[in-house]
Amino acid sequence: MVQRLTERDFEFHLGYLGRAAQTAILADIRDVVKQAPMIQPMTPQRQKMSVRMTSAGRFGWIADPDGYRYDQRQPSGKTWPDIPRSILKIWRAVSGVTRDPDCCLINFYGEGARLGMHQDKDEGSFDWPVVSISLGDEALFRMGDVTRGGKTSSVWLKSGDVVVMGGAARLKYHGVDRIKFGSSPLLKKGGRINLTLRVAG
Ligand code: MD3
Ligand code: FE
Repeated sequence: MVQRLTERDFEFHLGYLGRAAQTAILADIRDVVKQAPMIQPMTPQRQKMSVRMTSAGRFGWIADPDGYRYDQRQPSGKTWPDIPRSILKIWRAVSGVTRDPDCCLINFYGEGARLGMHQDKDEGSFDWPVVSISLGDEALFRMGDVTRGGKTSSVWLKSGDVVVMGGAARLKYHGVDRIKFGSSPLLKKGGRINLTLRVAG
């Protein structure tokens, strides 16, 4: 259960990862992507998402014409690769919980990609925190309320920033309005990677 997040519902660890740690994680993500290629999911509304996605862990997050869900298998039928130790280490340090995550969702934002306002509600329980790790280009992250259309506030997330969402924030609407393509030297061809660590069950 969420322990450290009972007082504050979200915690920003700005600049948590230095350049060497970011580069090491990036190499581990490249290994994951070799075993679980990124796809540009089609929503149940048959809209192609602009963000490319894959996962690591016991479960991966899937969007397809059947809906949104966590699945133990990739579209190819294979299981997902393990969550790299370099990434698990961050969850263990900041999540405030002793259970490890089931899923590391990997989002890639190329030029012009965005993520509309949504709630994360495909998990079996909302009592666990979500840990987000940003790598590469800066992103304008918007956080709203538990209902759609409420007041929102925005923050630029930069490479190496880690955010922990729990408590009431866990069910708030949020999204990424845009990225500043080419603003970070981490990814040679530009773009942004966001990792979210979750308990799916
Ligand atoms: C607030 N990703 O994958 S990370 C997502 O930057 C997602 O790619 C965004 O929203 C991204 O679902 C935002 C920060 C984040 C992650 C999960 C949350 C904020 C959250 C869950 C509940 C509330
Ligand atoms: Fe989300």
